[in-house]
Amino acid sequence: MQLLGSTTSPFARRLRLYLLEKEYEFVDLDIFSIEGRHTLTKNNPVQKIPALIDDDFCLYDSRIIYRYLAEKYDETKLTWPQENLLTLIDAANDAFINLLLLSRSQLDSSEDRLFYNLQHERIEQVLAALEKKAAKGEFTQWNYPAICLYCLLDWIVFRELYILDRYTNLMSFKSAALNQKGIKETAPF
Ligand SMILES: N[C@@H](CCC(=O)N[C@@H](CS)C(=O)NCC(=O)O)C(=O)O
Repeated sequence: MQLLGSTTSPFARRLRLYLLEKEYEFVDLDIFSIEGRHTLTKNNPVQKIPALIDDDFCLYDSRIIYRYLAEKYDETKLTWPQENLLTLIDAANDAFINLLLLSRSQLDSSEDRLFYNLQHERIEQVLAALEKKAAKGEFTQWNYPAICLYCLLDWIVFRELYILDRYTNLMSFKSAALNQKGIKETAPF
């Protein structure tokens, strides 16, 4: 089994943490280089990481990969409230990736434009919702949604995309998670 990803991708990191004690190969790609793009496109026409190759079959999208792995390893399915947590985390992650790609395209996302405003608004709404959920103790167990939240928060800090300080429950969650297995080994660089 091979996981196509990169050392910086928060979507790949969640699966690297989930797969920590499983047998698999991590393929570190630079998806914007000619070679990395070729390997990626050959396996995943969506051209995003992560992708999981198991025998001749390639799965696209971290959410689907997680479902596939959870079934393969006979683990209990995520509950509907946990699925909702993933939707919140993914929505913030996608919006931050959009902002990063805009900045790499030399576009100023602080301008008053519909697409930019939607990303900023979504980020505010979702971070506030996640902060409330963290305050209610919904991330106290180190399970898959908690792994995904940690990867998002750590990546936001790594990319210097947002000051998270006012989200005190999210920051406490992040500090507490530092002791979890694999956090240091999978840190973005
Ligand atoms: N919904 C996808 C999102 C994956 C994603 O956005 N990956 C980023 C890297 S972290 C990517 O490949 N971006 C390239 C692009 O948008 O062209 C998932 O959960 O796997």
